[in-house]
Amino acid sequence: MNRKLKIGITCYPTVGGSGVIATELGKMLAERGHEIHFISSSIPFRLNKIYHNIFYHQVEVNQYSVFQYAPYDIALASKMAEVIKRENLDLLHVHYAVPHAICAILGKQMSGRDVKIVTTLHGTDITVLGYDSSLTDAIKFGIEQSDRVTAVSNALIAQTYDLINPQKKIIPVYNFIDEREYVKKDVDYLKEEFQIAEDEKVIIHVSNFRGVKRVDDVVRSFAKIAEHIKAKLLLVGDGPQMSDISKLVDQLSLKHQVIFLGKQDNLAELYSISDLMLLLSEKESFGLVALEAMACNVPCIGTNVGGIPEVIQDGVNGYICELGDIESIAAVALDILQDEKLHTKLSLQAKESVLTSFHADKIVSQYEQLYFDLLSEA
Ligand code: GMT
Repeated sequence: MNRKLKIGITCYPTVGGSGVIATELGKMLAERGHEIHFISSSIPFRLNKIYHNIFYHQVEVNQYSVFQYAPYDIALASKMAEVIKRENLDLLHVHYAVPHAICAILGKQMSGRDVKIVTTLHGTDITVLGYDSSLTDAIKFGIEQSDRVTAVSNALIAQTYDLINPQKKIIPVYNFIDEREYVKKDVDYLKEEFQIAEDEKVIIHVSNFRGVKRVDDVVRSFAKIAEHIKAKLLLVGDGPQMSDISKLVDQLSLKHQVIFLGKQDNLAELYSISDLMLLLSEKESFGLVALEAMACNVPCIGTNVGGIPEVIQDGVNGYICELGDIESIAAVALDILQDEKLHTKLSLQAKESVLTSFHADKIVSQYEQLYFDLLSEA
């Protein structure tokens, strides 16, 4: 019988798909009896209840006047070494090659223990940092020195070999969501509260409003859709593009049709009042928000970019359009929103895909098996 493991997890703990996946994975591994030690700069935001077998170790970085920059990476490596030794960890599972894999390698050396290192690539570490020549060698080192490396889509694996060319096998392990939380909920009263009329369709977009998310394309597509049907756009999240987006909404005279919600926690409720999600990014290794929406029976239109087509299957559980092709995006959205039969078919198929290809139990078992295989190697 497989034994219970002691696992250290490091991620960026604030809002973001990689932090969400790392935290949900930790919670689900704890439910399977493993002992989990989160090592990060602040408590992961989804760690919102007490588990007897989940522990949190805060990385504290002191600012000294001699340093121009606070030495976070060194502080993290030291904390990892301390936790490896004190808690007798079997392995560290870090999310992001830079800096986390490199900190794990250093932390392991400092501890003098034979702890194993598993690194998961989430995207930005490769698709953005991979273009920064000052970091490519560091990313390559982090990948090659990890005992196992996974990536959240096949597209991300291909891109990693293209940009970084590591001499290391990278294993695809898709993202997942907690199906107990992401279900369609009976919250129609919310529509009334948001002053959304019965005959209005609701389109949703959720992101961190960085340039790569192309929120302007979402607004422009919505403007075209709203020329033909009564509709509202829910914009959820916040980030660097927010003020440009709010100006664009004013320019297009959409102020009364676009609802800015800022950062939100109860996304299942917002998906539950939505008819369609738009994810029109120019870079996206997976697109966790699409999976969340699909679990709540919301079909998605996504761009033909990165891992999005591995989540949204064109014509099966949603539609794929070319990046920036506003005309086609609006036309496809109108087809879905005006054809009830098509909408129902896509909604059911979206849910089905989540339950078959991305089921949490299945994905968590893949990680668990990977840990056992690694630890059973001599
Ligand atoms: O998309 C972001 O800007 C956040 C980033 C993160 O670090 O959380 O998301 C990346 O990881 C997510 C979880 O694996 C993926 O679902 C996102 O597609 C990926 N983002 C990009 O590739 C741009």
